[in-house]
Amino acid sequence: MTAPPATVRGLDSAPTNHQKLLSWVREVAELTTPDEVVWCDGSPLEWRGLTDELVEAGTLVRLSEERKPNSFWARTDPTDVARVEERTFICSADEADAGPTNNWMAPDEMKRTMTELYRECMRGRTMYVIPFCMGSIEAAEPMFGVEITDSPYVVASMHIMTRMGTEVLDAMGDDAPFVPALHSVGAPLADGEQDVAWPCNETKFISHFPQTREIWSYGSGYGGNSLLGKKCYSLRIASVMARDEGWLAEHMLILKLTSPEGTVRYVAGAFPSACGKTNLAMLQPTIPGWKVETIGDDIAWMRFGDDGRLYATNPEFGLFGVAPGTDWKTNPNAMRTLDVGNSLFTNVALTDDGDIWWEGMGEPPAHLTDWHGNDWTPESGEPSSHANSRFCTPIAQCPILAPEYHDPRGVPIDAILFGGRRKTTIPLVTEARDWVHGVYLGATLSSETTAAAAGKVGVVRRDPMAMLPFIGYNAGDYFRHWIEMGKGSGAGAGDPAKLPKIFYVNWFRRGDDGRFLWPGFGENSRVLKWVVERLEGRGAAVETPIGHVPTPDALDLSGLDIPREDIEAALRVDPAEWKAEIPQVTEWFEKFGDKLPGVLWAELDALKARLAAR
Ligand code: GTP
Ligand code: SPV
Ligand code: MN
Repeated sequence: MTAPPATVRGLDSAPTNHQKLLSWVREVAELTTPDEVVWCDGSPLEWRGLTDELVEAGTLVRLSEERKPNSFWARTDPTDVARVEERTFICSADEADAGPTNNWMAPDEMKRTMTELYRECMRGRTMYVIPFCMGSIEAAEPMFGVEITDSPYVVASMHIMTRMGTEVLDAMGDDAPFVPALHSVGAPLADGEQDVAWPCNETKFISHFPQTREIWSYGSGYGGNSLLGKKCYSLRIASVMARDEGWLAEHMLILKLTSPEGTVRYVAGAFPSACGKTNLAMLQPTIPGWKVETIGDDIAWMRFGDDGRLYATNPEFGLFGVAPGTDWKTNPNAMRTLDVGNSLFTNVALTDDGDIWWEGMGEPPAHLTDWHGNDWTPESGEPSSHANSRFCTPIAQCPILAPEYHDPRGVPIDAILFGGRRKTTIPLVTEARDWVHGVYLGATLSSETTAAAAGKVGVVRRDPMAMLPFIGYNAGDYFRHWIEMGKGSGAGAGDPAKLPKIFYVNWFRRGDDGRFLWPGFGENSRVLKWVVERLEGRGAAVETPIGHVPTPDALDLSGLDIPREDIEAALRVDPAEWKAEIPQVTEWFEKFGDKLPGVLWAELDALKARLAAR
């Protein structure tokens, strides 16, 4: 072992007197031995320097100034393209607190293991210190974090995705609490060694220490593995804070919906990764007079207000959206957002005139450079872009951003949608009978796996509240917390009479020939309209064993040219299909043993009884 250098450049020029922060930064620098420490200020000049450096290193290619100003194309190592759930750990002191759905390792053991990985891991690199804030700096209790990383790509991405830099460091003062979030790509450089365009390590750990509210990430430079303000802080760590303090940290979009009469409703929606949150959040309604404005597309923090209603804020500052499928037809507001520029595109294809392209964007050009950096033509037979390729863009550029986005108090939620990607069984929309039934629907939510996480795609799994990979504690306790939140007593309590109504949606049901039964995207406004009608005690529905489902006639289908049979099939509740779900739900609930709230077993029993009566 070589002794750490007595001084690391930049270590003694810290622009803060926050002793806890200073000593943590020193400790990490001494462990990881970077060449230099840089305190990030979040300025446009810093962005310029970082992106220039990344272009020089071959990590980024600058796009055409005419087409995508101040924007860049990035390609990752082909093995580092998605979240790694297998390597994601909840290191609670007690294994039972991680529960049956998380990977667990004892905190001491994980820290010992990772300390050895971190030792000298930043050799030859710059260590960046990124003070950031999830949510408004003006919030009653701003949610600070500090990420240390050796990846300039991560710093550039954090510029877009979070409020960060000098204004945050100043707001932290000398003693504000913060979540320390340590990240390294795990690729030290020997003296004179040439770097690769996308450094990373085969060994990966994405570790969370819920008791001490710390995050340690190693080996990956990608998305949710490395932008630690996002899933690691705002969901896994925040969900633990929320449990303790009586609020909710959820994998949800937030949208503002205005009816032709001018009535405003706020809707939150939890769909698993790559199942339509960004698209719904930016929806352009196809029914006349309706308006959607965006508040958030991935994460919602929800607390009861003094009026007893549940208020939601979006803690993020940017959009990290799935690229393939995004187009002027499906999501014109995302396309407008991207055209403003100032964006990073990762693992999409590059056009010959310096723009980006991906599958779903109309006719492919005759020639592209694909996400591997190879020549690509429509005859290539492989997609040009990775299925989990992403755009990273400032939310402020979204042309339909609701002004309420900036309000630290958030917006009062009228309806919560749970949704998944299921070819069969799940109707287009179902209204829960009440809060507990809604929690049951969320707790049993199922979806086909997607490319957003490493592993097999298209496998049906339970993904409770779309939070399976993001609950920072025992999922049984998490269900209990949801039930408790509906009761109107205890920490952070609201008014049970003013709870949002819960709905279950599925945009992805298919016909026998594999086609989508429902056109989705902007047409989902028709489902939102029915949801609003239900909130207002209008809107026809049939009571089925699984909840209230609209009849085809209850949906506004004016101007929609699809066969009546498809609508009927999209809405169908098939008792045989539902009976087939019961053993799977039973097996799922059994995982949680005593931790599963009894009321959820009761919901399952009631469902069984209703199905048996059919
Ligand atoms: P994460 O960012 O991974 O959390 O994903 P997300 O939930 O925001 O999903 P997103 O909106 O990016 O959509 C994922 C994929 O589903 C994209 O390829 C979309 O084009 C597609 N998609 C979204 N909404 C619909 C829909 O209503 N119908 C159909 N058929 N596809 C959709
Ligand atoms: C998701 O997988 O749900 C995402 C992308 O939003 S990531 O930031 O990689 O988690
Ligand atoms: Mn997500």
